[in-house]
Amino acid sequence: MTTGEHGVLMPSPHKETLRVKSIVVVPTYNEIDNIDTVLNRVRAHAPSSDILVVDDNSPDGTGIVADRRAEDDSHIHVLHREEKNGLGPAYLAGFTWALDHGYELIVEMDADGSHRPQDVALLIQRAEMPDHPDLVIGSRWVSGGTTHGWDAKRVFLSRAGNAYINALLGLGVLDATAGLRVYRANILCGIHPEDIEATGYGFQVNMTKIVHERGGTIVEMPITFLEREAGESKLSGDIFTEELQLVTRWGLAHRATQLKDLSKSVVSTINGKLKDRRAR
Ligand SMILES: Nc1nc2c(ncn2[C@@H]2O[C@H](COP(=O)(O)OP(=O)(O)OP(=O)(O)O)[C@@H](O)[C@H]2O)c(=O)[nH]1
Ligand SMILES: [Mg+2]
Repeated sequence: MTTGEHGVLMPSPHKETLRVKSIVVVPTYNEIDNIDTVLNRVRAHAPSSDILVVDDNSPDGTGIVADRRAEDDSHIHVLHREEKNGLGPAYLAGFTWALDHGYELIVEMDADGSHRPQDVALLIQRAEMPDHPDLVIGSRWVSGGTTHGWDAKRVFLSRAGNAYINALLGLGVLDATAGLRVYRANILCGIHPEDIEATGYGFQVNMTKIVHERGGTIVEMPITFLEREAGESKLSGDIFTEELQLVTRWGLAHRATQLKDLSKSVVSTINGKLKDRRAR
């Protein structure tokens, strides 16, 4: 795949034989204490996958460390962006790069040690199974999934947030906000950057919604989510507010469409019945 006019994701002329199958996209901002560890772990657990670090010019020099690693290991690549611009735009830039380079499976993974490398390998294996799911989500909330180091309030917030998302959007996914996931390249094809409204953590919900709307198959695999190992969280109240507002707006639009469809079908049923009566 490649990027066409206006940055739209397009099929690429890459030959099948030249393809490297999977790439793990790792967005980073000030992850100097984590970057080496995460790269080592992914290389050890998913040795046939490449890695793309998408760094937003981290002031702590994360991008420089990633460059050094890329010099020594041809499986590691680095995409530098000029300034901190949010998780969503960083991932979109990473997806575009991965599609341009002909990868078939594109993995999302945080740099902070929250996502276990053995779960990454497991999700890739699941994505490679014959049913070829379009999206494999590493889920904390399916049976067998869990979090370590989260207090009851954080568990409640994540579960309640996902229940709200499901009630409004009907995605049928227990962990739509999960950040460890694998996309099949085809399902990302044709996405316009402007289709993605969320810049922060609503990005994961936004992407799940798009895959669902495109009729893609989504499966969830249980994972163990760990607390960040080092460095500071970039999570903020604004990011939660953005997610809540977007989900509410999408949900209202979704339910309005359902009501419109329902009223159309009721009207056409009534009209049909009236016609039958007149005919008799
Ligand atoms: N390139 C880039 N990466 C980002 C940006 N914001 C966050 N990240 C990265 O995205 C990943 C997730 O961010 P975190 O700060 O861990 O957010 P979180 O996992 O929701 O929050 P915690 O559980 O508190 O760690 C990490 O690898 C961050 O370095 C950004 O603006 N640009
Ligand atoms: Mg984190």
